[in-house]
Amino acid sequence: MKTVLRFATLAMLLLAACKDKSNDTAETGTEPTDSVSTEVAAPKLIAYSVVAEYPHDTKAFTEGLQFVDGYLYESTGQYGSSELRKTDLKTGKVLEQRKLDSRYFGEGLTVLNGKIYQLTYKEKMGFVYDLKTMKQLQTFNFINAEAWGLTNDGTSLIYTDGGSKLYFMDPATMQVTKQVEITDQYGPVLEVNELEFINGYIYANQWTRDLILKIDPATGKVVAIADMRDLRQRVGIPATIPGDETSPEVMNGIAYDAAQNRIFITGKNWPKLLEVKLDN
Ligand SMILES: [Ca+2]
Repeated sequence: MKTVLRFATLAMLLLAACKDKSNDTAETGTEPTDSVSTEVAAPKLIAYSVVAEYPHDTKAFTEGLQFVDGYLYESTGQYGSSELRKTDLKTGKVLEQRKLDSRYFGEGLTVLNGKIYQLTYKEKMGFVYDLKTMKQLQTFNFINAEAWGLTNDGTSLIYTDGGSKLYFMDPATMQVTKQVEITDQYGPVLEVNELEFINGYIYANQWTRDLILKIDPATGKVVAIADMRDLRQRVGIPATIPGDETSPEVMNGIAYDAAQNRIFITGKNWPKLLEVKLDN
């Protein structure tokens, strides 16, 4: 579960960063150094701007998001309302959808080699669909008690389970081939959620924190962070209390349009999907 320590360290990081915006490297500040190596650099801060706004279905409890060939593919969660959706970017309209049985809670989603992969939360089950027809081709099991985010690097499926690891899975065998721990200057980074592989790095949401972490998939190191907490006001949803599960509208959902170099973000039940430009 959440730990006070994690929020404390995050708050210190952000506070330190806010104190010195002229320097794009966050200070380590007064963080105790007896338990961590001072050799580990703090993640850089990523400045960003919002380029465009699009509608997003407020019924969509976004758990997975990817942009492929002009369309958004989205996995939504919650028991009884989980779906796989193909949506139109400009209108936000759902063009096609596949409802999951009410025993499944949809989680991460990615598209690789003409197939859509969708995880489920605690059911240890994943679904594979044909990208064009969205017909279910097969199911698969995985080893983790929970499944959260999912992306791919063009070869492997890469997922998280609420802990601090990236799991690399071979789509041919559905076996985990490699595990990489996600770390920052304070140690393991927990609750890494929706993922997107962009130009050699994994960009990731972190549950309840309205952040994007830029992770080196080879080392697991968080090399940069975009603090997007101010977007809540822009999209018209209430401020969150970190760790408060009664406030579900957290930022979750990153998609990349490689053809036009566009990054889209949204959140659970957010009324908007935003195109953002990351200065990194
Ligand atoms: Ca994604």
